[in-house]
Amino acid sequence: MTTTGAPKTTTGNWGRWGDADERGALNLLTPEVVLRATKACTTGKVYNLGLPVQRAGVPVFDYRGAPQRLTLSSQTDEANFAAYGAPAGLGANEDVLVIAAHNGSHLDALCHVYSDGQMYNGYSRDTFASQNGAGRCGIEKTGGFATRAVLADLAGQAGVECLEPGYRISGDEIERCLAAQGVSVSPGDALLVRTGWLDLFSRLAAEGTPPPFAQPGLSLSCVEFIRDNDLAVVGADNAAIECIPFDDDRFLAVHIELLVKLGISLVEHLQLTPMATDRCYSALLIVAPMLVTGGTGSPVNPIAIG
Ligand code: UVW
Repeated sequence: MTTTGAPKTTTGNWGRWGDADERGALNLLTPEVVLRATKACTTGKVYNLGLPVQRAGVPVFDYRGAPQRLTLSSQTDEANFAAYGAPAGLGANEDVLVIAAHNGSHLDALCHVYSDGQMYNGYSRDTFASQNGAGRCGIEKTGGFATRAVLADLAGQAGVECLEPGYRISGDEIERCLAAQGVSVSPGDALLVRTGWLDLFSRLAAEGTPPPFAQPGLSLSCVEFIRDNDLAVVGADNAAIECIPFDDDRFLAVHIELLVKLGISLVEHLQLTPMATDRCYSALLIVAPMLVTGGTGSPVNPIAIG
């Protein structure tokens, strides 16, 4: 089956930015929206939202494997550099990185998930091939972006280290959390949701206790809030934005609604605690994925500027 057109749905964004669109809700980020986002900066403090890239102490799904930083050259290779005219004591240390795109802090491309055989905008799953990757909606089509981030610190509002593993966050809870923090969202914003998951994970890892499989995250009831406010991006400190086990017992239920139907970019495993600690609930967010041609996603270290 090859579906290249863009069927309209009553709830989705398919066709909204044209039948050939591959950027989804990032189309909302006009120069005016980006300039408005820069007004969110009040302290100038820079937050690195990415996790360190290392083999241990970070979340890793077994089938993806731990990231590998492998040394390509070091002082033991000085003889090789001598061949290029380097004198003794001069050399270059270099790495090769082997990283599963969806393990640590990462941005999902719109090709990442398909449902009923279709990706965002109605592109067939058949547009993705093993050797060339995504023919449509690869991460190089997502590209880098900047917008205003609004942080909903749900764990902080609940006064807990982490919401209960498996807890399903509702849209009403997000609204109440933002109201309690004194912030509201505008079209094109990125919603960042702090569940406390990475804090729990880090503590358990330090104690040598395996983390639970279940994670707190967004339920399907958040989709309406995100769609009605025309948000462009959703990020969270958990593995998949959504709660695990999945809402409605449907595999990737929230991904299907946000990524596939609405074309909303998802950023996962974000370190949001430093922003929450500073009560920095509104910031300029800059996300720059590697432009991997045909890639399903990219490791990222998003920068928020308070
Ligand atoms: C899945 O949930 C399958 O992947 P990701 O965490 O990258 O969204």
